[in-house]
Amino acid sequence: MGTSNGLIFKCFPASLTEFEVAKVFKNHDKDGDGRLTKEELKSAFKYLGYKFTTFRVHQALHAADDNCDDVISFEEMSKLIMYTAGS
Ligand SMILES: [Ca+2]
Ligand SMILES: [Ca+2]
Repeated sequence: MGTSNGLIFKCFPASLTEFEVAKVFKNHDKDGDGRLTKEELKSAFKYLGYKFTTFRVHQALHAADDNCDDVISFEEMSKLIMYTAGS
């Protein structure tokens, strides 16, 4: 991941554990398909206290979406948050 991705996710709390990430992920996966769409991701960010604009969510989704299927899997989500927390 490049520097720009790091900037987008810099604001995540470093204290989020993988368990908490899983909980947030599950709570916001409204249709229960194990993937977060842009809208689901947006509400997850909102829950975490980040009022991302739709554009910002789009950027975040794009940066985290490793396999480019336009949705965020749990692996992609935890990678995205761990990347931030670990740096
Ligand atoms: Ca979903
Ligand atoms: Ca994906």
